[in-house]
Amino acid sequence: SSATCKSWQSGHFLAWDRCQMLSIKGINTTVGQEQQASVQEKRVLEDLEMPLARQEMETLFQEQPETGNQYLEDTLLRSYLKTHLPPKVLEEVHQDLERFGNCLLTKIQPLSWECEQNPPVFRQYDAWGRRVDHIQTCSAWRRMKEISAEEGLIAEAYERRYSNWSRLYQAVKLYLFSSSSGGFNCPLAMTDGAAKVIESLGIPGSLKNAFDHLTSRDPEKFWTSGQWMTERRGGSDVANGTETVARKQPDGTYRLYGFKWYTSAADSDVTLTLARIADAEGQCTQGSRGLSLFFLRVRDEEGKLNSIQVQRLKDKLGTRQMATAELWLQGARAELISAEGRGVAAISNMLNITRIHNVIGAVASMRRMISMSRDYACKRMAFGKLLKDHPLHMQTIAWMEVQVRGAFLLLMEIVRLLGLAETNLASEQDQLLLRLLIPVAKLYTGKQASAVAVEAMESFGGQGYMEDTGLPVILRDTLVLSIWEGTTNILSLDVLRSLAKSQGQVMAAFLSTVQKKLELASGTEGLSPAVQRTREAIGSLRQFMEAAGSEQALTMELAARDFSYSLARIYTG
Ligand code: UCC
Repeated sequence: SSATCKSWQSGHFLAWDRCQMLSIKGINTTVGQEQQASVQEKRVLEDLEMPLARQEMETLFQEQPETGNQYLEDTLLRSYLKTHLPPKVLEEVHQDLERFGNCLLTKIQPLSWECEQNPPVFRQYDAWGRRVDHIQTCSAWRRMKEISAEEGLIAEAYERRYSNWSRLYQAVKLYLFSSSSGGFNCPLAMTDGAAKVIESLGIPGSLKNAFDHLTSRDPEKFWTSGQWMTERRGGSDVANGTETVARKQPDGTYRLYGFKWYTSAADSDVTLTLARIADAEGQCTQGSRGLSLFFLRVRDEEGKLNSIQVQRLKDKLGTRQMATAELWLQGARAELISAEGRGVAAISNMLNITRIHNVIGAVASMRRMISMSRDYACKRMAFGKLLKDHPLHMQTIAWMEVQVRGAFLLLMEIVRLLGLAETNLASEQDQLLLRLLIPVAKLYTGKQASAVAVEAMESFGGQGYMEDTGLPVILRDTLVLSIWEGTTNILSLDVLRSLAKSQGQVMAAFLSTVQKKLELASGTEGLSPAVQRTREAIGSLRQFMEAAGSEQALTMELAARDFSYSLARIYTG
């Protein structure tokens, strides 16, 4: 091997020789071999010191892509806020976001990497054979929870300091936090959803304490929530897949028995879940009408599980920072919080919020990947010039940039409407539009984010594929966005549900809003090709709807995905 090393003297072969050196040092060598080994080792070490070899290694090193203060660098976000927020609100929000942007860079991003490096560990038994079912999370993950409270990442939306703009402001903070959160955006989504459900129930006395915890800014007091919907028969067909049974207790509470197959952020403090109430004979109503919504504490004051056993943690492709568990409910004490049999309708308030969080996650992932790709293009030389000076490369980045800008504006539109709805300022048209746009945006941006993340990864060449660049982590975590919280097809069917339930009113609201926006845009000459394209798209959509009106339901179902994509593209346009 030393002969090879001498004649080639290349970094590549040196690396190979280093491996040889390690194996020479291994325990399987005989005495004679040891002598020979020390001579060889000496030669290898000499070779390693050769400047030429070093130089050749060094040409492999690239400058690392970096992002600065994400808020300050996001010109679209800043211009959106400037255009829409009242000046007084803008002033306060701007200061906070600039500070938060710095905090993300200096404190939160390193924690995020720590979360990735130290995924949760499940310990089922203690040393003495006692069942403990302990999910051990890392200190960085626990710090994320404190930061979420301190920054008011949930509280902001419920305090309504800025009236209808509070929701948008919260969404912007979550958007900045999302890709540095080490997966903590997931429990935040469900916490927000749980707070929303409780608020929509009028914050009943029995849930006041929970609501205060979920919306607290005090890290000592802040609780996170889970959303246990998926059982072993699946997560989409909740109406037929839910087997969990609720038995009423003499004190009016219930005990739940069942198996929750996919519970995200299983270290949460509380959860909302669905179950079927058993009657005196132990019989349950099947289907959607048999489902009711329950609230439960996962552990008691001493940290003991509420008659719950953890079967195992899931071995997932991504979101590995977050503990997703299989849980046996063995009489978990719970409180019924919906009307009996109205569980799905009640939990859809939560779903609509977690789906918006999904959109936030999608836009944030795209923005992060593109920001790094852009920075890299200003540093990386290939074929004698920087990547940014290669038109084809820049065309690809521009395509990604257009995707993220459109998705961002769609997200802002949704949280603007949600803010209006939550402060009783939304018109009927706004509410209809919001109902339609949530599934449309969730299904579209989930897919978009996956495509953009893959494209952005490619823009780094082989480096994008390297684990320790952190880029594959973002990709893995992005891929779940089209799966959880309703897959693309399930959400396309939800779009149809919103049409059917409103007897077409959601579409009327959509078309008239788009029409108004187009009229405004027609006043700007530079926008006329875009206005023209959008008008044509609306024409095709109308034609399709007229033709589909006389067709069977199957036609509409088969078209649901394309139809939803068209709505997303038109509105985004
Ligand atoms: O839990 C999961 C993982 C948690 C991790 C979350 C982290 C997110 C982090 C993001 C940050 C990056 S995954 C669980 C995933 N599963 C789902 O999302 C469920 C998917 N399946 C569906 O959405 C289905 O379409 C179902 C469950 C809604 C279908 O149920 P039904 O019972 O067959 O549906 P129905 O009968 O059509 O609807 C029952 C009622 C109706 O109201 P009424 O009775 O008044 O007519 C519907 O209008 O519920 C109403 N409803 C809705 N209302 C149904 N969906 C909605 C909705 N989206 N908005 C308003």
